[in-house]
Amino acid sequence: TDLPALDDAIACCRACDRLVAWRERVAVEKRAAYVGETYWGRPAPGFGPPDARIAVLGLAPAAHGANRTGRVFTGDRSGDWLFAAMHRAGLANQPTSVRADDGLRLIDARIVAAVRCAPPENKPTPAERDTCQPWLVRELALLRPTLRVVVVLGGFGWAALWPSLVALGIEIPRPRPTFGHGVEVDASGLTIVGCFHPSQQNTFTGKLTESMLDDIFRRANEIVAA
Ligand code: DU
Ligand code: SF4
Repeated sequence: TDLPALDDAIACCRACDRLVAWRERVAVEKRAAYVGETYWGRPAPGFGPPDARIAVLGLAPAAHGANRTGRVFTGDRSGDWLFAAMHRAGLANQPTSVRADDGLRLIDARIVAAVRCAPPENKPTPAERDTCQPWLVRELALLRPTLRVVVVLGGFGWAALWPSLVALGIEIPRPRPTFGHGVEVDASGLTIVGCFHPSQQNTFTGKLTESMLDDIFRRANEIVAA
């Protein structure tokens, strides 16, 4: 199987009752600003070239972001921050990502998520995280030949990544490293880099600044170039 086939399979998944109900309900009820749009209302597959050396691991689609547009981080405030930073780092051909047909291309980077369906309050349960994990494992397995760096956005993705690496037969440090911004861990030649999630919770409060985000992608580029 290849990445496009995996993307198709992910987009058809209905394994989590609660999330299927939520993603579809949001797609019908919509946000006032988007009433004229047809929401995606399905799982969001990864986005970016299949031979990327950098993976960016998020939490889950936003209800009116990827659950609306069908592309990870596209059409929400977190994405505004993320794609602008990736563009500054040379990892995206444009700084914005508002619609799935806006011409965005990622360069040497693929964005994936720990959970592929929009969860109520952006909070998947541990059971939902575990149910979705095989998709992440399969995606990382397909990226593995070229993958050098995984930038992990937030503690939820961090928690999801380690068992996924173990499932791939990748040796990880014990005890499992604690999440933090700029934390860097070597796992059998893969470098895992922690980064605060560019959600409004972090960007509004100044916990995550543009220059902090730039530092992370600069470091990822450095590792890839080494
Ligand atoms: O504030 P917001 O951009 O609407 O994002 C809501 C929430 O979802 C935030 O915690 C980030 C997360 N998120 C994500 O992990 N992946 C995405 O593609 C979009 C949003
Ligand atoms: Fe399937 Fe993942 Fe969505 Fe659950 S969260 S329904 S496992 S794609």
